[in-house]
Amino acid sequence: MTQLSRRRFLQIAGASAGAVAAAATGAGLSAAGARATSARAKGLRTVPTYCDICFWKCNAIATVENGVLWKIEGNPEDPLSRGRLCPRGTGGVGAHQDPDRLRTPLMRTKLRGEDQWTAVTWDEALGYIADKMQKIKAKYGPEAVAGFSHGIGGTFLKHTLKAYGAVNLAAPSFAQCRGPRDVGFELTFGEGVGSPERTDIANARCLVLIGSHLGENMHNTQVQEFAEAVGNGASIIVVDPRFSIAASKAKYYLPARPGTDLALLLAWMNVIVTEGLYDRDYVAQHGFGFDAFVAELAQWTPERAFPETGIEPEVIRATAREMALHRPATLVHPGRHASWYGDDAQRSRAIALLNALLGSWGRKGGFYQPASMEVPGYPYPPYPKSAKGKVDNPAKKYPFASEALTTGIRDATISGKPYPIKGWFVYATNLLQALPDQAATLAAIQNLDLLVVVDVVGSETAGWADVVLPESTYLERYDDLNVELFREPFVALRQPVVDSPHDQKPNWWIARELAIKLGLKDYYPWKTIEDYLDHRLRGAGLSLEQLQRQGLVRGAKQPLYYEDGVVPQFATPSQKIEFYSVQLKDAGFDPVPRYTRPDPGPPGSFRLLFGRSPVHSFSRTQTNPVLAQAMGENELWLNAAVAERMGLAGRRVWLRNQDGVRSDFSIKVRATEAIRPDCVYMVHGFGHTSKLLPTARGRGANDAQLVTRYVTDPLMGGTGMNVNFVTLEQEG
Ligand SMILES: Nc1nc2c(c(=O)[nH]1)N[C@H]1C(S)=C(S)[C@@H](COP(=O)(O)OP(=O)(O)OC[C@H]3O[C@@H](n4cnc5c(=O)[nH]c(N)nc54)[C@H](O)[C@@H]3O)O[C@H]1N2
Ligand SMILES: Nc1nc2c(c(=O)[nH]1)N[C@H]1C(S)=C(S)[C@@H](COP(=O)(O)OP(=O)(O)OC[C@H]3O[C@@H](n4cnc5c(=O)[nH]c(N)nc54)[C@H](O)[C@@H]3O)O[C@H]1N2
Ligand code: SF4
Ligand SMILES: [Mo]
Repeated sequence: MTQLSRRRFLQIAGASAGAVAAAATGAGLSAAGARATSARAKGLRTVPTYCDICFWKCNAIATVENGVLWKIEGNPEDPLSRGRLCPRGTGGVGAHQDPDRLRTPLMRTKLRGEDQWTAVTWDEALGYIADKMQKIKAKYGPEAVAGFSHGIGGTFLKHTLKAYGAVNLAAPSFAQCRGPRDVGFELTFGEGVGSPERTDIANARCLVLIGSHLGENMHNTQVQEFAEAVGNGASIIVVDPRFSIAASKAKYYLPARPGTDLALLLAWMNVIVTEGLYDRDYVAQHGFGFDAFVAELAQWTPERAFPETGIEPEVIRATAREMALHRPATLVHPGRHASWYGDDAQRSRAIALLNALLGSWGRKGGFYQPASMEVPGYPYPPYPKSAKGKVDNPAKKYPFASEALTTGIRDATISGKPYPIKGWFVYATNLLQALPDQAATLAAIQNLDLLVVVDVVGSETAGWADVVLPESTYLERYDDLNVELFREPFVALRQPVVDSPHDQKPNWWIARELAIKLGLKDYYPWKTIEDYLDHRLRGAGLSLEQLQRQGLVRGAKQPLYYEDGVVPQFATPSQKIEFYSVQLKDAGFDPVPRYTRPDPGPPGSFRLLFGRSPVHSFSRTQTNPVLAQAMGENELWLNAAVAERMGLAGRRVWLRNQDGVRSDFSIKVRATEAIRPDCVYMVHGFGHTSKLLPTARGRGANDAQLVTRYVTDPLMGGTGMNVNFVTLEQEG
């Protein structure tokens, strides 16, 4: 495997990445660093674990000196990180040292949202929660308690909730993130792309990135493979209204008008089909409904797409030919955060179809076949059955929703239909930052008899809770095993590296204690988490002791591509790749994706776009001292000519959206040629408003506050959030 130089990785990762590496082992932790200058220093110990600064779950090795966390590095045995963490993972030491951490369970003493708290014991907090849950169960049934969680840490709490009888459990990673993409691919190939995505970026000869801003989006393996592909001379094509880091590596950069990607995708497919450039054998062997698909495409000449996208017909032709030239090693990246405009499952389906034309699904340099280890689950008693069903998608309003909808649970909590929801258990998700329309989230919260938030810091959502439970960070706890579907199978352990500094507890302990208070002890046959983990591992012929030592165990390599012997299988109704979808047609949707022009927004306003910083994760790292040092607030990207005309370059502005909502805090204008004049861009997650986050509050502006509108995807309930517009008001 080609090893990537550190220089090249940092180059792709952007300038601020270097600062993190320096801060995490140098300035940010100079005291600890100075004390541990040599590996022979007394009391030095290394502990393998896996990262939780994002959900890529890279395997890491932490170094601890005399009980003090010094540094975290990639585990060289890890196929995900290949021994190198991203800047956020390196900065994970700051999660342990975060000054804004919750220290003890809190209960509110005044009205919700008034930030009046009293510290209580765990016994009091869990006793109160259990009592409230029993009252809700008696009055409304157990289905009236819903759970929101994000990430592997939610496993045990979900187990307790299911044992109690809860059925409404959702994560923002579906409706607010990758759901539309997964559904678009499921409708086409019968399978989603998974997480980690099954993208063979390293071997791609041509890589097409539509929005996916790799290098700012720091999902580790993808960024390393991207750097490798660039190093190997792959052709990079980037479509983005903003000149992203990925765009700076591109042979073709297409600054398409936001929201017009589907027109571009249709025109690309038109060129590839009319010029006979597609993979005929692959399409003939695996495709269903190709002729009907071709008939729909006929109108989508590059000339027709030009006025929509602003991309010259000749550029559309040249890029289509470039993709065809390198097929099947042309990967049109499926993206991840796909909930943009409300027609996202169809746009994602068009991306799937373009890949199908290029024959890249199942092929080297396209999409590989992932594999996982067989590690049996723990044998628990069956959960109680509910006669009521779930509330998030009543009468299958969104027929192709393949996971639960957070926003559907929220709607039901507001309306009380199809039945009332009276309790929310919120674990490791900041619903006020993650869901569109904060007013709706607050309206739902006002209908609750119980809101419990389990977090490491006092998030905006925690500010509205009845009970806030402080969790140990990932560096201080065990979690469930990571058994990933990936390029090669492996199983990995998260284990404590250091102790929790205050009265924080791990999720498994919280879940188990709560279950006991609820009279559900039978659902916890294990006494300690070590028993649980060892039991599971022994089912796979491994042991906890082995994982504690190594961090991970790799399984046998499996064939990755059709050419290696993977048997093509498509779990669609036709058992083929569906160029034309009868199931979509039968449900009243377009069997071949159809483009609709996006709303241009009020005159004089800018479309609000947002994305990632290489050194932060969502709204969860702004209080991390190491990462805050690398980037302390976000900036507003504004086209340089526009900024000059408005006299705003370098000034601070407030943003006001189409519904009159003004950002609580101002943001500094970054005047740049690197963005179209019709939109502005900022990194998501800043501009915290919670009073429980003193070090992050008021730093930069908060995009979530301005996302008052969204368009729901009619196929699967995803919330397209790139449909808000702002005007700028100079501060002072
Ligand atoms: N450092 C870091 N990395 C992360 C995360 C993190 O928090 N921090 N989060 C992870 C998660 S969960 C996700 S989902 C991913 C998200 O990362 P991606 O899936 O890469 O997210 P996108 O929404 O595609 O990224 C926004 C990009 O899309 C562009 N864009 C906006 N509108 C349009 C449009 O209409 N058309 C086109 N073509 N482009 C547009 C923006 O300018 C921006 O460059 O990142 C992951 N990686
Ligand atoms: N406006 C807007 N909305 C978005 C996005 C956007 O870019 N802009 N991105 C969307 C995407 S792609 C996604 S995936 C979602 C992400 O949505 P979320 O997963 O909800 O992301 P965060 O807002 O970072 O909230 C994570 C919460 O978990 C807490 N936390 C961190 N570590 C731990 C831990 O170890 N234990 C516990 N108990 N809590 C912990 C953090 O403090 C934080 O409050 O948001 C979506 N919503
Ligand atoms: S990509 Fe970075 S933050 Fe995410 S798990 Fe890997 S090292 Fe941690
Ligand atoms: Mo996401």
